[in-house]
Amino acid sequence: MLSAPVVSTILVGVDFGHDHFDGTLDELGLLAQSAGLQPVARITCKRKAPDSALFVGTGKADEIKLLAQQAGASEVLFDQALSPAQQRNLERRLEMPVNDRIYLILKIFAQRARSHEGKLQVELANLQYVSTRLVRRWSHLERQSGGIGMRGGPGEKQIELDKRIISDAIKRTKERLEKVKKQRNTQRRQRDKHQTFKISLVGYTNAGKSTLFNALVKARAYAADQLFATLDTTTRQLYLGAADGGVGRSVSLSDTVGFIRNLPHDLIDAFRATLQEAIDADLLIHVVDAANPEYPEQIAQVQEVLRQIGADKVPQLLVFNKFDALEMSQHVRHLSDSYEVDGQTMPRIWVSAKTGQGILFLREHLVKTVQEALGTEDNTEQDPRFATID
Ligand SMILES: Nc1nc2c(ncn2[C@@H]2O[C@H](COP(=O)(O)OP(=O)(O)OP(=O)(O)O)[C@@H](O)[C@H]2O)c(=O)[nH]1
Ligand SMILES: [Mg+2]
Repeated sequence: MLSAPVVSTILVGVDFGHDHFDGTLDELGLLAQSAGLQPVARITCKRKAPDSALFVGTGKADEIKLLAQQAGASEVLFDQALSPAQQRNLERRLEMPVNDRIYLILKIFAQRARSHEGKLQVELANLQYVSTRLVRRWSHLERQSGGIGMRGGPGEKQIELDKRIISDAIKRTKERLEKVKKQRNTQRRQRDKHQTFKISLVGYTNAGKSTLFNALVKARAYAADQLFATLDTTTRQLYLGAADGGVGRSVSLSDTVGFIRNLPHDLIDAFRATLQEAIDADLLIHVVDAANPEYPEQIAQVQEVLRQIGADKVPQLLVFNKFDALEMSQHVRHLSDSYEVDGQTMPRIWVSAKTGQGILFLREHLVKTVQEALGTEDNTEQDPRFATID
């Protein structure tokens, strides 16, 4: 079987002076690769404000076109969100498809979704994205057919038809999601009946959540050097045995979808049900890729998403992962210390989910945290949330 030809793409970043501007475009490059595209050139520029028609100036647009031709790129990707009009104008000027970061994220989610619920959530986010782009995409048809002041040309009819089809589809998808959500709630209520102490792994995409999940519960969640390897929430029992300083108890541990800066709002909304696990947790293990120099920014982005989904009040344990990949100079003296996030001091544990370093220590810490949270340090057996494994 012939595999599809790889699409070469050129990456564009525009610096408007915001502190989260990524001058390296590394993350956009990773996103492109995760979506199956091949970045072949990068270009950045500075502007005070986006040009309303083209996002960049005409000179820069022509420069991008030239660079794309030289590098053999057949598609352009912007790190910033483009308005539908800017996207359309750029496509005309550059004579090739132009997309943005939000489109990429949606594309990756669409490729990865496996569960029924995940697929429905991505479908809804896609439909919502498309519905906002519809009107202007068709506006040239409108002009061609009707002329100024005239209504009812084929372009407009087409828009009306498409709008109706899409809004019907959005309604149907929402109803189907609602049904799945009810089933999920029933499952959760059943779990709650057993009153298990709930822990959720959250963190920036690629931080190592699934690898840590596997190291802790010896399950086999999909871990890969891709952004958004995980889309569905997986929950397993985590046994905290006598070896961890506990008395043979189990808690529930959930692996969740990764966060990323400027996560499209439609996606956050669509994934709210999946992220419900995080909202309902008794403890969040916030996994951080300590080997990534961007980690402070990534921590801030995760906190932002947690705020948006209403999970910012859940106690957090920071786990600084990829200890094995740190430079010697970055090595710490103690695997357990604290770290300040938004003026709040949080406990921190250093681990390597890959080599297993610090995992035992993390388990011990979890036993302590769980016991303290339940206020039953001396006798955990009395609290039903610390259920015994039979
Ligand atoms: N060197 C090193 N690499 C690690 C460690 N933990 C995870 N990785 C690697 O980091 C990459 C991402 O790991 P995942 O566990 O898939 O990360 P994730 O946070 O679940 O990512 P998403 O599901 O995409 O959000 C993989 O290539 C892992 O092998 C670690 O302790 N050290
Ligand atoms: Mg994962």
